[in-house]
Parts: sequence; C-alpha cells; structure tokens
Amino acid sequence: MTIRLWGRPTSARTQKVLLALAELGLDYELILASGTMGAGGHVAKGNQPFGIVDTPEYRAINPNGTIPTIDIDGFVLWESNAIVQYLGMTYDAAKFYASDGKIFASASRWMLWENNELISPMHNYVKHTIRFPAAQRDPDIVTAAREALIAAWRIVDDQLARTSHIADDAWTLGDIPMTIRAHRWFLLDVPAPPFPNLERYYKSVAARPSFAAIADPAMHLAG
Ligand SMILES: N[C@@H](CCC(=O)N[C@@H](CS)C(=O)NCC(=O)O)C(=O)O
Repeated sequence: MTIRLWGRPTSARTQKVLLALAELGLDYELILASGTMGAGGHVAKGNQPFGIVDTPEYRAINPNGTIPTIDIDGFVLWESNAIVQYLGMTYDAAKFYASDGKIFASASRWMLWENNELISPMHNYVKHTIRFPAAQRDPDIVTAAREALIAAWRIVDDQLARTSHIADDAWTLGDIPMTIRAHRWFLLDVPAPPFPNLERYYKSVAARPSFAAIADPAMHLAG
C-alpha cells in the first residue's frame, strides 16, 4: 500500500491524519504543502509558504486548496475528519470505534463538535498571540478566543467526568482531534480556571505511543 499525505506538521488538521496513521502503524510519505506557512513560519511575517496548494495539479485533487489531502493507492480524499474516519473504518474498526455504530456516531459527534467549537477560537488565539507580527495582533480577538475556549473546555471537562475518553470509556477516533486540541491548549498555557478531568485525560492520551507523532511543541507553537 502507498500512502501520500499533503499537509504541514504545524496544521492541526494534518496532525489528525498523522495521529490516525500512527495509531494504525501505517507508513506514508508527507508532502509539505501550504499557502500560509513554510519552513520559516507564517507568510504574515514575510516567510515563504511550502506552496503546492495553488497549483492546478493540487486543485484537481482538492478544489479547496487546503490541507490535508490523502492518496491511498489512488483513492484520494480531503476533509481531515473524513480521512480519519475512512482510515479507522478501513484499517482497524475495532480499535477506532469497537466496530459499533453507536460508538462511531458518538465519536463522530465529538469530531464535528471540535470542528465547530474549538478550532476557530484556538486558531484565532494562535494567530493573534504567535503567528501574526505584533502590529497585526488584536487583543480583543485574543480575549474573545480565550472566553470561547474556556466555555468549550467546560463542556469537555464535564463529559470527561462521565467517561474516561471523549466518546466512551475506551479510546476511539473521537480522541484524535481532542488529543491535539488538549496538547495545544496546555502548550499555549492560556490563563484559565483548572479543568481537572481534562488534565487527567491529557496525561492519559499523551502516554499513548502514537502521541509522538504530534508531540513536538514546534508543531503547535511555530510562528
Ligand atoms: N475542513 C477542512 C479544513 C482544511 C483547512 O482549512 N486546513 C488548513 C490547515 S489546518 C489550511 O489549509 N490552511 C491553509 C494552508 O496551510 O494553506 C479539513 O478539516 O480538512
């Protein structure tokens, strides 16, 4: 099997796929691609992006010009959560959702929720504290992002008081986005009240061998 993945290590959506591939123990080739970031950092600071995403060849496989995109023996897929779901369904349904439709639905619900509630405020927080040059940073956006994140983490913390992992007591594919968000959150060290269940969860998911795929702080804090 040949797997090619277009993305960049600093992209949390690319990281979802990296973490899923690590859980499955699958080899892949990572092709660095981005219109907004490159080896030196964000384009807003004058850095060169990795590129590729605006070429006709890339747009033919992903018309959005975003990352990640995966090609598995000619089967091409974009949309990070769909990629993780496909990988889990195809290569280890027992591990990813106990081969159970209800657990799959519960995990998918948290993947959609992460996309809707966590990504945008966390992305704004990172852009306006790290990635943008100081003159382009907006403290009001940082405050709004912090408040939205605290409200969202309260929901996660409450859930983690009920179940050991986000969708079930056992680990599921729903823990893939949540692991990345929790790691980024604790690395960012955002001023916030304590979330004891989230902290316990973070220690547990960070102890999984697959975590090495997304552990490097530079993947989260690169400017
Ligand atoms: N809903 C899409 C969103 C894809 C997306 O916006 N990816 C970001 C990176 S996390 C991106 O392409 N950023 C612009 C770039 O790096 O060129 C997904 O989950 O795959």
